[in-house]
Amino acid sequence: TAHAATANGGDVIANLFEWNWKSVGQECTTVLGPKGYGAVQVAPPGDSIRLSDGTHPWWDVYQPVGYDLNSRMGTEAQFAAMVTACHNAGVKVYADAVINHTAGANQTSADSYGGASFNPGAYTYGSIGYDRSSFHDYPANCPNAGNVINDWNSAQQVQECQLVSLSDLYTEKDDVRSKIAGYLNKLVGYGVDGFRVDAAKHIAQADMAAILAKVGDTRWGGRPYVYQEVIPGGSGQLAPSAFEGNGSVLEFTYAHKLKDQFNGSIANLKTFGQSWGFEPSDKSAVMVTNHDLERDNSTLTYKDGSKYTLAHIFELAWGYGTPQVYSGFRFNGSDDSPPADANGYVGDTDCSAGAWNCADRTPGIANMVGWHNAAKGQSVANWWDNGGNAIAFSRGNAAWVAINNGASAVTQTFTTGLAAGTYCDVIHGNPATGGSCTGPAVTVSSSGQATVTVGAGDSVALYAAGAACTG
Ligand code: LAG
Ligand code: CA
Repeated sequence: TAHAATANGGDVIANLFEWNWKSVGQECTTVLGPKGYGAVQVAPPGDSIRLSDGTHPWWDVYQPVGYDLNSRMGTEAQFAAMVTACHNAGVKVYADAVINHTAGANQTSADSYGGASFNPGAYTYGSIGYDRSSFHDYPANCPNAGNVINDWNSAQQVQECQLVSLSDLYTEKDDVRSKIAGYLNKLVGYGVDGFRVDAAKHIAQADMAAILAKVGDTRWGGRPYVYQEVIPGGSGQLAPSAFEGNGSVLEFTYAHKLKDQFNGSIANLKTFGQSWGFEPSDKSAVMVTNHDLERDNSTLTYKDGSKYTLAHIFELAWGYGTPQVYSGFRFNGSDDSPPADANGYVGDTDCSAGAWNCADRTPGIANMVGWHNAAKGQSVANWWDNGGNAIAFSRGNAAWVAINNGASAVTQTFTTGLAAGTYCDVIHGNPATGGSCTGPAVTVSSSGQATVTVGAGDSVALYAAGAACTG
């Protein structure tokens, strides 16, 4: 199938958590490409266990049972069509790669979404070719009976025991490495451009390096973009920084501290960066939240309303790391299924029905992707804050934003860094090239100043490239 010749060059990742392939493809075509997103992160595309109790929790896809691509999200053909649709929209595709483990050894179901044959209790996965010798075990590898992790500061235990009873692959073995790489190469063959590596902390760095060395270049050239899930807290070999050699690292500390400021005083964000304990910007995959964090209350979530939107606006404006925008399904219990049919196959995303929260489409967030792209390479300048919950800054002379996380409107004459002219406020309307704004316009004087009112829990954002308008 035909793919576009090049990616659009953006770096913002839309994390469309557990959207089915048909809906991801449509989102690439109608929203992500047009708004300038550089990539989409999709759910684990391999076959996974299907529990026998009919509950279909979201987390069954984190229990791989086969490396064919028939899954809860669709068929292999639908996966391939999704990648092509995204590529044709200029959007790269990053897959969630669950390669540390297979299904739980404590599971009894032998059913899957794609029809793989396996027996979790016996550690046999016929469709892949894994048997008991493909997995770590007590006492040869894991020192604890039951293969449990007792000491989270022990690299041996974290990497060779079982994370929540999930059968832990013997990634020191070349045969296991080749099978994992075969799966990743299959994805690359369909056009996948990168991987969110699930449970990367639980895979020894040397094993990950050896697996990646067996994976080919992407269709658009160059190495796959790798960003690893390493939950902070460990030191030495288990510290996030110890994983930089294999790629970028998901920035949990960023997400936690961002919540703290939005629930405190966002004026503190003036110094938000590596000095706060983050990985270097070029190794940081930053986020407001993800599927685990929105369930453990450690980050802002869609349930936080305007703070959630404003946090995404800040993340896109600030320019630290590679930013993600998170769009998942609304939930009550932390084991809920995404909206699905009786057999657990995920239904089409409906952003209007209330079952899904499509932050990637939220007008202010979606238009801030273009703002982010226009600000590329420009430093933060013209910082202003009121000592509390209102801030403003520019990125050089390319773009300017004000964010009001407070309870009342703020009216202020700001130094914007922008050239004199009339600019569309892209939070409340679309950018217009040469035409009229679809929302409010802001006039910047010859001294670069603008008098602006920023509503409570709201934002105003202007940028030069593509947004200047006749008002
Ligand atoms: C991850 N990153 O390292 C994912 O972001 C996280 O969502 C995954 O856990 C985890 N690692 C394994 O890929 C999720 C759920 C767990 C769930 C697990 C496997 O948060 O609750 O465990 O996926 O489906 C479930 C049960 C456990 C059970 C286990 C194995 O909750 O009680 O022991 O399955 O049967
Ligand atoms: Ca492991």
